[in-house]
Amino acid sequence: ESRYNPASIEQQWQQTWAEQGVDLTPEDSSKPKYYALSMFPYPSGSLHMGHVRNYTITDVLARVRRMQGYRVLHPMGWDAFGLPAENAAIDRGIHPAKWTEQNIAQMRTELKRLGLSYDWNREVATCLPAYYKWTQWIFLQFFQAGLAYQKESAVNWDPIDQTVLANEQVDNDGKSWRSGAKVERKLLRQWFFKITDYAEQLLNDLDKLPGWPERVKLMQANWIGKSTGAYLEFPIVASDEKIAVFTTRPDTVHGVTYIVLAPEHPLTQVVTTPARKAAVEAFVKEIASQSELERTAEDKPKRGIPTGGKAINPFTGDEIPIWIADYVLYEYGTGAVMGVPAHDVRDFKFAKEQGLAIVQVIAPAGAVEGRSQESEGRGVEAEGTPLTQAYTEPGVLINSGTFDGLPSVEAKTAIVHHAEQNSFGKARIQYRLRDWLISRQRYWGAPIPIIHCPSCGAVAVPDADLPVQLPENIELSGRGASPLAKLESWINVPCPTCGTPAKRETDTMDTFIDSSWYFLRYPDATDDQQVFDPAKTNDWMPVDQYVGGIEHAILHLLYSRFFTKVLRDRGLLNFDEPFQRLLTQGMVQGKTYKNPRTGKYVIATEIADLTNPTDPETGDALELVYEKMSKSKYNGVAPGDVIGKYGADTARMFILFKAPPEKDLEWDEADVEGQFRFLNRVWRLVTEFGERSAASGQQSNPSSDLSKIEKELRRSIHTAIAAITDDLEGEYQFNTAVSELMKLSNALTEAACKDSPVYADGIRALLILLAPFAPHIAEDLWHGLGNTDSIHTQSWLTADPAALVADEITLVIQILGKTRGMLQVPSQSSKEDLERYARESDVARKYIGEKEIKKVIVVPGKLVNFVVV
Ligand code: ANZ
Ligand code: ZN
Repeated sequence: ESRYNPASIEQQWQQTWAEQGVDLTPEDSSKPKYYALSMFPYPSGSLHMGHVRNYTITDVLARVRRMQGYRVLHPMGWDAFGLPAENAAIDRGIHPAKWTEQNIAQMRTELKRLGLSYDWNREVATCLPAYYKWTQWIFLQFFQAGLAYQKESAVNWDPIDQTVLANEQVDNDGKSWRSGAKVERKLLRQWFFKITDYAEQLLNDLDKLPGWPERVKLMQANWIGKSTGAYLEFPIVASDEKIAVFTTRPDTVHGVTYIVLAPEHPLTQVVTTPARKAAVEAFVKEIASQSELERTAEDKPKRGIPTGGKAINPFTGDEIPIWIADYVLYEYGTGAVMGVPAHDVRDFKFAKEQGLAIVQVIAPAGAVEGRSQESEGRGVEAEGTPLTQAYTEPGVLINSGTFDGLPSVEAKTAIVHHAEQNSFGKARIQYRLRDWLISRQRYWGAPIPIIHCPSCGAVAVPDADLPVQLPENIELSGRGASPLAKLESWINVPCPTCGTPAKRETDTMDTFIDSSWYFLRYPDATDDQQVFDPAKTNDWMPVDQYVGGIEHAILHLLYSRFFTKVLRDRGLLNFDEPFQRLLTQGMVQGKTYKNPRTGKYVIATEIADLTNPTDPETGDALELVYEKMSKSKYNGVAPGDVIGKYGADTARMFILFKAPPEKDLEWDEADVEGQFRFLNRVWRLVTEFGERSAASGQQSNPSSDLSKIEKELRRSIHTAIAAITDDLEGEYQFNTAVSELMKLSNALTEAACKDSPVYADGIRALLILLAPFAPHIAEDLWHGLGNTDSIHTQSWLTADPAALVADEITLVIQILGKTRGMLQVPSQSSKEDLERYARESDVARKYIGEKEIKKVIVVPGKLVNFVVV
């Protein structure tokens, strides 16, 4: 008898499948399509368990759908541009292209060891000219549509190394990763994509995505951040200029007691009085060095100073002071706000701190009615009961002139209408979403295909000249101007339009651009004539199931949706949304030993006694917790090690079994072994059957008379088929599907009809149902039974509803609510029959005897309870 040896069979079948091309994408358009996609990885060097989990989930779905008769597209590629490659070049002198290529080779080998059914003929890598040629072409589509433009914007500037830093290169204290210098903000002219033009569609179309987690849709909606309100204009005293504010509460306009400008607001210069000039300039300079996060942190006191200037509230005619403060952001709304301390929490705090007036203009509905009878609608304040906190609820207007008495919801419309009539304001919808800054002053990215001409301005590189290739000979030191900006020979080119000497754009594109369209390329991955054949991409898209990490819930998914809509509007695509269904898999967590006092993590191998772990350095008792696997926590498990020890099939089975796909998963060696033992049991079960059985080739005939035992086994088989099929739809319960496989295997092990054709059916069903989960062992055992075609080309099984119905059920018999015995009865019995069976049973005779039956309670399918006296 042979032993289960995963190492040899897995390698052998991977090779055979590759030779036979079983995973290639069929072109057979008579079948329905299914596009299964995992988020493609960054080629960091090696796979981690998060990858394994992600790709296993998608692979199971791809394999099942193939067996269910779909033509399946299941591709893989590499998100291969980005900073780590450049850092490797700076640190170790290896060229980014080389470093990336080596990592891809390594990770591709690891992926192949997992038995993932990818169509490798469609592999893409975003750093290859054959791919980024089309990234550049898409950039030019945006440019031609007026969706790519240049604007001054702040970058992180390292004053010592004289270089721009990515956000990742700035630590939490605002210092450079390399030089340690305090990072400054510097204005540069940079490229933006006008995603704000699509804000409304990106928000509304979330409704077209019932197959996405609610949580992700909410995160996207919050990111887009739609606010409905108004622009209102406040004239500046002794000036022709006006300050426009954006407010969501025009109903509170009579309660405005001051105006605040963002420190960067250009009107700061106009409103500041000579006496305040020095103080204002110092304050502006100080705020300029702070990040947006620092400025808007909830817990921090708001800082601001008066400019000396005044504005007029057009509704009341009152003069109010103009301030500048850190909490007002220049980029949002108009960069100016009207301060209403009585009704806004932040303004209330600020007014209290700075001694500004507080005027209540909204009162709770009940309070107003009561008061207006005795005191003629005078404000709460006037009555000498000042607010102790901001009143932010809706209510009724007070202290608001002719608007008094209006409910605040109606007042919003009335006040905006009044402002529009008198041309000092208008209704306005505002989004928090800002245009996408896509310029990077880095080498390892797709060059922006623009040439700057002194007379023509920014000119698109003609299509025929694409790709604008990255020059290979480049000096990367992490210091000085951005790498491409130093290459005179590369920069200087004639203008494509007029021929005068011009200069190439030296910024490269944000790598999020590369990943915003890769899923459109797979349907036509090798096309060198066009970005993709629209017929092919429209045929395969949208992706039926997208699987990836929650860390991409906002940007990657939003940008991909944006690209899809723009390319649709350019006539290239005929659908609105790229990803029909989305699954965000949970984290893989490892066992971690943590010193609760010092917060340090300890390596398991350095702990003397794992049952009573203590810190070898300090002697503190260690805490055992599960946390996301990471190097710094010494809790990682390398996929290669697990595959080496147990095989890929066990690794896959464990990951699917241990937790539902969206939940976090705790890595547990004992459970890995449990799955390994299960596969060994399957191995023995099937090989024993194969060796013993002349019946292995037989097929049962369900219409023929089956014995009771055979019927029971057949029911187990079809229960497993129904349950597993169901688990692979809707919510995807891979964990319960694996449990069902175990149940079926147990039923077969225990079956007393091992020579019956039903048993042979059961063995075959077990293998077919197992195939998507543990593809190698299923294939090997399948061939061991004499089959010559691949198990992965077999049809999925359909449950026979008739087989699911049990012939008999177990009826519980109770006397006065106490269980006294059981009885096998026909499953289709009526209530009356059940009572009769129970009355006539030995149990009833024994426990009731001569006693009088007062009442009988029958629960169909379950029990009969006798109430006796
Ligand atoms: C007056 C007011 C009264 C406001 C009140 C709120 C409550 P959302 O919902 O996020 O759009 N605001 C406007 N522009 C701002 C900026 N650039 N920086 C900081 N705050 C700004 O928030 C809109 C509200 O945030 C606006 O409505 C404004 O304060 C403030 F009882 O105006 B409100
Ligand atoms: Zn020109």
